[in-house]
Amino acid sequence: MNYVKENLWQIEEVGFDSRYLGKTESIMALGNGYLGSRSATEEHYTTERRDTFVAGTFNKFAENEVSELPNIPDMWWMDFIINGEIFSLEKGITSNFSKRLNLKNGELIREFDWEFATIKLHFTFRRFVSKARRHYLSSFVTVENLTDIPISIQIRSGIDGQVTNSGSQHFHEGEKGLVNGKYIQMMPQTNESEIDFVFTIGHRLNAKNVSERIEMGRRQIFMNYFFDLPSNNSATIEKRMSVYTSIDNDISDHEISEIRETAISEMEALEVFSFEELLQESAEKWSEIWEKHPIEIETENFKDQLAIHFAKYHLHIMTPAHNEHMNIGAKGLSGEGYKGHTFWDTEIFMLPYFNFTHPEIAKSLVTYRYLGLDGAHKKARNNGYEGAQYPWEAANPTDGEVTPVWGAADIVTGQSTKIWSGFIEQHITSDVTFGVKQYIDVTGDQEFTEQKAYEILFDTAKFWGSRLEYNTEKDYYEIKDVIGPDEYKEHVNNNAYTNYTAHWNVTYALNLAKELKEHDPETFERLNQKLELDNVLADLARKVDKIFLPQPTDEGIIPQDDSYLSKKTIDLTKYKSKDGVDGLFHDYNLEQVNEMQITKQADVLLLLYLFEGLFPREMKLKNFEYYEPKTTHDSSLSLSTHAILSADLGKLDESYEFFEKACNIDMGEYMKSSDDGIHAGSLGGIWQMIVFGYGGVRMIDGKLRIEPHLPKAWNKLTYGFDYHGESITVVVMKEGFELTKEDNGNDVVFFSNGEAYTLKNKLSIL
Ligand code: IFM
Repeated sequence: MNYVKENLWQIEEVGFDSRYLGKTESIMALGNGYLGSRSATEEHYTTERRDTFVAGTFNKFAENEVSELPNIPDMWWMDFIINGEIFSLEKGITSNFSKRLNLKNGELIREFDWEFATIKLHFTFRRFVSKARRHYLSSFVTVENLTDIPISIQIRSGIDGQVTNSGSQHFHEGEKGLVNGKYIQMMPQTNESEIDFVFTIGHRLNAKNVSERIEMGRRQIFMNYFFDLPSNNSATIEKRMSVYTSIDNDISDHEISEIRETAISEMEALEVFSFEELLQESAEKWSEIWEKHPIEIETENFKDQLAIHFAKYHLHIMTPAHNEHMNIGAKGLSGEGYKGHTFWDTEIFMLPYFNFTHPEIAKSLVTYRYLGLDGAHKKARNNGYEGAQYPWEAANPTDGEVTPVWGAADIVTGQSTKIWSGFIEQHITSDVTFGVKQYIDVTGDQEFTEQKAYEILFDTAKFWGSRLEYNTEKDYYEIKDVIGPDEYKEHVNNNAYTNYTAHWNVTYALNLAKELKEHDPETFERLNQKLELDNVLADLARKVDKIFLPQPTDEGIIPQDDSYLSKKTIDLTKYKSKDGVDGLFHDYNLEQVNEMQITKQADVLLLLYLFEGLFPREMKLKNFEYYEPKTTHDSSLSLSTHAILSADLGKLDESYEFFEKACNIDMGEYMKSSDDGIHAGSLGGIWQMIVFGYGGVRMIDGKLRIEPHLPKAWNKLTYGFDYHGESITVVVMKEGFELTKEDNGNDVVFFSNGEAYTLKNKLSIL
């Protein structure tokens, strides 16, 4: 990738290499939260992954598959047949190639010169997905004849429904045809969830003596345009596209004929606007995002600033803020990886960004979990538990568990590896509670707290109550046979992260019950009726002090689980320095890795970071030094936690190394990193490293703490956040920090290095 120091808003690929299409398709993906699209080229390549997804449109292709986001028919597609030759960058000579994404306005530009036999053309492709009109997307192509002879051009452009999810075709073909002699439409339906889609396209050509012809093929409808491009002349084609579905919540009539009409009316209404005007309208929506709590880093390392623009851009194009029945996929809407499913990545890695900067979006994300209570009940019941057990992977909120059962090949047995996470990676339940608790603490949203949050907090505690197992010999309650955040340890007992967070979940529910009984008995009684809280709470009160919390060894190390510390260690240098992940699995299978002290991602260290008030500094330091060398960081969720924890521990140089590596997960030079899609959690991690790590913000026991510490490479950091409806800006300098907020709101109380402060309007702490 190429990054230009003067441009803090652009990522660029210079020079074309079809082996690495996946990288830019993902990291230059376009979207608006309603839909997301990889930036696959207009023309086809065998190495491409041509995916576009509409959030929440899950479908199960076959009975034995789990539901996934279907890859919708491709509308970006255009073939250029030049002097009878199909244009491809794999032929002829390409020069001055640049593909670049403007993060500020969401415009993608690709341009180059292409020579083949007597042909020499300059191509410019521009496109955007509108941030202002969720259904609308558009591309604009200019072809310039650089020779002194005319060149014959045929353009084939339309809707291609032959795309699949790596072979799984999710759609019945449906009707297709020309409307009003001008627009082409295709109306496929998902085969199981029966969601209707309406795709509409209109073309505008600026060329002389064009003849045109419509064509249809199997699952395809397209226009053919033929014209001669005179020497030193140019022609343009604008493609105007829209997608609607029968689950859209911004249209009232979901009859297919009505949706078709809505789409056509929109196209007609937009005829008066140019590509440029519609792009500008979209850019204005983007500015609202950039104007809200901008982060500015004063540093020579301009990529740090670019990284936060990159992260925020992607966080917004992947988040379905328009619909609380939808959530963020672990790959956003930028790839087939993880099937569009939602993981704990949302609550622990992405939600904090929204909690602190866009509370209305955060509310939608936590509401999704409230709507998911039925799915969580289903999962608990199926496993013989009570209360709400959240699914490891979630699609529609009420679906319950959707984790696939079989995964990658085992290099020793040659069989598929079983994915146990859907069965035994259970910390997700307290992670959801953690996210919800952070949402209410940061926003002070009383209505959500009373109507929804309390129920989640109690119902998850109820699950843990039924999940705990009594160990008669040791006289404690334990949690056996789980996977913790470190997914390289399967079927372990008493994973520290799982036990501590379950204990926290239960304790929190007990304290809340006490408080409600005293101050809001009506609310308590309502929930008591619904969840039979009296019995549940009595049971939890009996168990809570006997929940086993793994204690530090004499050396101060908290055992990751009952058996971790007795396992053998190996030298991990070779695997830690590799570009890609999974190098370890070229040498060992999961069963073998299970028997070694190798940690995939922050586990005990994540606990120390999230529950920082619980553990003394010295203990954190010892555990950091013990676990980090054993961690391969094979999950993209790992580095940001290490960066923040090491910053907390004053290891700022080390922290900054983690920071830079974390920023490079997608943006860096490793060209295969993002083939399956962007790493959504790591992007939330970039914001957390800056605001929580270096900006020092944290919620501890419901209280706001701000203790910044800048890395050496930064002279100044400016960031902002919302807190209980107040908008706060923090400027961190080497010598201290300064906070401001409008002085007509409420005072904000926070603490810093053990001192309590009240921010009225402006405060300097030097
Ligand atoms: O949720 C993560 C998990 O922690 C590690 N494997 C990938 C998942 C999705 O990002």
